[in-house]
Amino acid sequence: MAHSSTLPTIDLSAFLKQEDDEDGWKKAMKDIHEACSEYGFFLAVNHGVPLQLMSQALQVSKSFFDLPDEDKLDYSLKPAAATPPIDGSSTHSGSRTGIIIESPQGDKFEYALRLALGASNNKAEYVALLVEAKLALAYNDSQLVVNQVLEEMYPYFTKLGSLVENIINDCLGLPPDFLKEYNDDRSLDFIIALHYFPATETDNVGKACHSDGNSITFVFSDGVEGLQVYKDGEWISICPPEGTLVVNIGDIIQVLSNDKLKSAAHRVVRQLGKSRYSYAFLYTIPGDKLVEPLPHFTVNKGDSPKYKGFLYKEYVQLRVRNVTRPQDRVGIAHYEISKS
Ligand SMILES: O=C(O)CCC(=O)C(=O)O
Repeated sequence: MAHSSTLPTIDLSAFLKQEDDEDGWKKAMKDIHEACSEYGFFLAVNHGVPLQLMSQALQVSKSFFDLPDEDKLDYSLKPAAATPPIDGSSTHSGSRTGIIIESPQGDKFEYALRLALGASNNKAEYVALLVEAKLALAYNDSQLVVNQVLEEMYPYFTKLGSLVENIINDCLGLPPDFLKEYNDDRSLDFIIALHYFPATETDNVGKACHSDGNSITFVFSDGVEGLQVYKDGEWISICPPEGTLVVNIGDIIQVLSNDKLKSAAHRVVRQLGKSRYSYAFLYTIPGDKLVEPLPHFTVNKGDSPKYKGFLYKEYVQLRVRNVTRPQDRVGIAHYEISKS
């Protein structure tokens, strides 16, 4: 049983307009700090991503996902295409691509990745919707309409990621631009278009309960409910109005802040008789960054670190392995330092 949304809605316009709006700015900072400590989630309006582009993106992904499977498979990477590995360290070729129908954890959705991930298995396939010249991915020309929309949208999300990261930097009282300097490479960010199939009488799992392994995530959807956030033993249903973004803190910020900010568990529940379409933009950090509680929240305050340090790419690899080894599922608790 889930309760309906009580997530705070935060107006980001004070951060985006030219003229000074100190009151608006202070209020938004305070609200974001509270929301990220309490829920790990907030809703954002006046966020700078054009609403018309968001709505167009949903239309094109719906048209894409409505195609028959055989046609969608034509959109997959050509076999010889080089597929970037998840840690961005080098390229390798020959990964299978296609469309996810069902993963071993019971997730049932289709997704299309801006970057093709270098991991797959017999049950998990995916399609690369976007291409960056530097990744040298081959793709089918007829995908261009989807690509164009995503490519147009992408820089807005990169900018927003940097803005929200900066707000979080200041909420946490870190030195100016600390997180910006730490997170200085955008090559692992990606955008995914998702399609959740209607639920059946016996199965409504869309995306199983998880927290996000990255830094900050932005989601928007077509108004069909399904996203739920776990808080204080209850699931809260999030169904924001059109044009509103769901913003959530990922595991990296939770670890860096030594749990000052929260990477909340969430899931997607499929609805009877209804498909659901959404997009998620994942703002990440470079693969070779050491992730550990910052001294500002440990030694400088006399607090113990709650996590062991790790490289981001190692964590991502463990999470990718979750797909093939769900029995050994790894989340951020893997790095927790036990209290005893
Ligand atoms: O589709 C959604 O609303 C959320 C997707 C999600 O939870 C994720 O990508 O981590």
